[in-house]
Amino acid sequence: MNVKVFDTKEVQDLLKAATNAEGAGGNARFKQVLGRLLGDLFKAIDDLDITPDEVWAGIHYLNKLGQDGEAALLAAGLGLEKYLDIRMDAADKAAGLDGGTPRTIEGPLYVAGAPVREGVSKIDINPDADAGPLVIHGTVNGPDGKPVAGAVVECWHANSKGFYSHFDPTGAQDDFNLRGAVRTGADGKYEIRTLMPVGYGCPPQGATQQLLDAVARHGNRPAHVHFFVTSEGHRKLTTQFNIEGDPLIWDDFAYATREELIPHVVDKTGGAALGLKADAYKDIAFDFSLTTLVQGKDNQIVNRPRAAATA
Ligand code: MBD
Ligand code: FE
Repeated sequence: MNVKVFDTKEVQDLLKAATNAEGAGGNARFKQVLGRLLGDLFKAIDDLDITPDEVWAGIHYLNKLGQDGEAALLAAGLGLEKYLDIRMDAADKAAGLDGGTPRTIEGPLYVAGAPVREGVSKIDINPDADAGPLVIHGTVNGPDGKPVAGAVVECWHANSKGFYSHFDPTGAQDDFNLRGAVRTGADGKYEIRTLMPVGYGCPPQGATQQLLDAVARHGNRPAHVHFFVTSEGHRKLTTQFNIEGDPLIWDDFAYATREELIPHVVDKTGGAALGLKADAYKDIAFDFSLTTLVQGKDNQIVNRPRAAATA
């Protein structure tokens, strides 16, 4: 069907009508964005001669994506979430803002409401026979390199099966297992006592993995730990680090890996005295460096729907 109809008056009028582009009311910004995206879709159908069968396969896919609750997972897998980071990095650079721990994507598995402890928090609640103890600690520093008191380091990560509490299909974890937050004291220090995570894999029967299969990609992440770091007078930092040595570090399906976010993992003993499940444990030292507000504002706050629970 080698026809071109996109530039006809009929189609352009149809696009304007569908988004009420020239009518009053509605949300002007939404109309602008919807008109552009719908127009780009119409144009792609014309340019690539996308068939009705292909269009209906796509529509059906959107239904499955929603049924599976995986739209945010797909956004990570398609690099859309990474793209937003690239744009925020570029905006910072253009504004002359540099320094600070690099941001990387939040991902879809955060749960608000984790308990906040002072200085140290042990966040493994449920036993996990296959996971050894891990201590994560460091200092939250300000742009001047000095420790920040009263900063909150919030952390979440997977268990030894790569499953996150609250989203675990096996139901094996309490809501805030492997999730917690620590407030720094005058020395700016935080410490999280937990268990070693394993990398996440997309649900094998889900819509995201279905799409990845169709382009011959895997849906796995290296083992990693997520952080939000917040403090009055600084911008909120959203980041993660990877567990050194994971073979997928440079093959993350969500593109979150950054050179500066692969701290060394050190073998230590003395875990028994810290209340860990074994005396031998892994230790990761990781300092955070926060950036200043821009004209008194945090210009990198991202509002998105997030799960929440009560601890
Ligand atoms: C994760 O754990 C994650 O961090 C991302 C970005 C996507 C899926 C699972
Ligand atoms: Fe994750």
